[in-house]
Amino acid sequence: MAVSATPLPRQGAPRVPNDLEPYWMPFTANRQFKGAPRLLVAAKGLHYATAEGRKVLDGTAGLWCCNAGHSHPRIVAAIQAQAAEMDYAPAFQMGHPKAFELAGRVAALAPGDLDHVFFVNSGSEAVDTALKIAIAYHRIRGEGARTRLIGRERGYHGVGFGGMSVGGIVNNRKFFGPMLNGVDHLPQTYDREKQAFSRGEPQWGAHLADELERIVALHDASTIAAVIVEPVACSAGVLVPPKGYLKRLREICSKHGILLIFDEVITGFGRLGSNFAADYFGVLPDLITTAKGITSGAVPMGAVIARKSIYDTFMVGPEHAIELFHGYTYSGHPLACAAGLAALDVYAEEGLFEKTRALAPYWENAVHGLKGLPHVVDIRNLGLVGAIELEPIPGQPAKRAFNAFLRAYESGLLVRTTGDIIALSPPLTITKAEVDEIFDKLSTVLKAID
Ligand code: PXG
Repeated sequence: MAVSATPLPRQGAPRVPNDLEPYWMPFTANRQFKGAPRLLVAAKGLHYATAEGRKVLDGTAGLWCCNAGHSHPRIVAAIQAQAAEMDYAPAFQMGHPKAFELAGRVAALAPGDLDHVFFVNSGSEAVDTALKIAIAYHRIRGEGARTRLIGRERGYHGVGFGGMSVGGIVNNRKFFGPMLNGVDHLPQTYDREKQAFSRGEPQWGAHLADELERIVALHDASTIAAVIVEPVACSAGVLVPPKGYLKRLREICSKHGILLIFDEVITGFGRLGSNFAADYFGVLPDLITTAKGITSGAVPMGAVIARKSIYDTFMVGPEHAIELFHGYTYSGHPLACAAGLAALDVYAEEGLFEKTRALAPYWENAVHGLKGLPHVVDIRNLGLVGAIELEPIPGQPAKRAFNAFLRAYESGLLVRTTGDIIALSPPLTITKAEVDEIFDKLSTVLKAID
C-alpha cells in the first residue's frame, strides 16, 4: 500500500474537548458522533491528522472544497498577511483592491461573456443570490410576471429557503413547511436499469430535458424566470448528466427566454479538469453559482458569475441609486479575497486543472475497479469525482454506507456518504499512488462490512 511522505504537524497529547454537548453539529448524527467522536486537529496536503494522532487520507477534499490540498503554504501566507494588513473593509458603498482583482480573475476563468462577479460567503448564499438576480432581471426588463423557478428532483442547492425550494432532496425539504411559491421540478436523470456502471456520461436520458417543454406548456414561458441545475448532481450521489442533456436544456431555455443557472459550487475550479463544468460540457449558462474551490476551502466564500447582458440590464436609473438591493456584510471579505487570489495562483502555477484532466482516465479505471465487490450495485464517475452505490441493508436505508464510512475512517481514509452511496472527490493534487491507496482501502472495507 502506498504511504505518503507528506509531513503533518507534530501531534501532542490528544486534544479532545471536555464537553461535546453544546455544539449542535450540521448534517450530522449528533448523538452517534458525541458517543464516538471523530475529531480532526491538523491537515496538510492530502492528509488530516486525528486527535489520536492518526493520519487520514482525504478522499473528499474536506467537503468537496480543498482542491489545492490542505493548508497550502501559499494560501496560508496570503491569509496571514491579509489578516495583519486589513481585517475587514465595509462591503457596501466601499471597496478594497483585492475584491476587484479577484472578480477580474474569476471573470477571466469563466466561460463566454460571464464577466461580472457578485461575492457571497457560501454556496447557499450564491444560489439564493442568483435566484433573486434572475427574478429582478426580468422585472427590470418589463417582464415582472417571470417569477417561477424550476429546479430538479435530487438537486442540491444549499439550505437557504430559495435553494431548498428549488432543490430536490426530500429530507432537506420535508421538515420545513411550504417553502417558496411557484417552484417546479424537472425529473432527475438517473435510471439504474439504463445507466448502471456507465463510465462518464451515460448514453441514456438526454430526452429527460424535454420535460422542460411540458412545464413551459403548463405555466407559459412568460411566468418562468429561471431553470437551475447542477451540471453534475454531486450531493445526491454523483448523478452524471446523460450525453446531450445539458445542451438540450440550454436550447429550450433560450427558445423561451428563460435564464439557465448552472450551480457549480462543486464543479467549479477544476473538479472536472476544466475551469467550470460549463467548459467541460460546452454549454453556456446565463449565471453560474460557485463557492468551495474558489478559496480551496480555506476561507468561506461563494460567488455568482453573470453574463454581461444581465449586469448591464441592472445598470440603469440615476447614477447615485443602488442597482441591486442585495448583499452581505462579508461579501468580498478581505481574507476570502486573499485566499481566493492565492488559490487561483496555485491552480495555475501547479497546473492542477490540466493535471486533473490527465488523471481522470486513471481515476475512472480505479473507481470502476470496485465493480463486483460485495453490495456494489452501481459505480459512477466524471473528472475527479466518483461514487459507489451499495445495496441497502433491508429496512435500514443508509446504514450500510455509514458502516463503510466508519470503517474507512478507522482504516485511515475519509469518504462521504449520502444514503447508501459512497462519494469521492479528493484534492486535485492527488497522485496515482494515492488514488491506488484510496481504492485499496475501500476495497478492503467493502469486503469487510456486512
Ligand atoms: N450548491 C451545490 C451544488 C452544492 O454542492 C451548495 C449549493 C451549498 O453550499 P454551502 O456552501 O452553503 O454548503 C452545495 C454544497 C456532500 C456535501 O457531501 C455537499 C455540499 C456541502 C456539504 C456536503 O454532498 N454541497
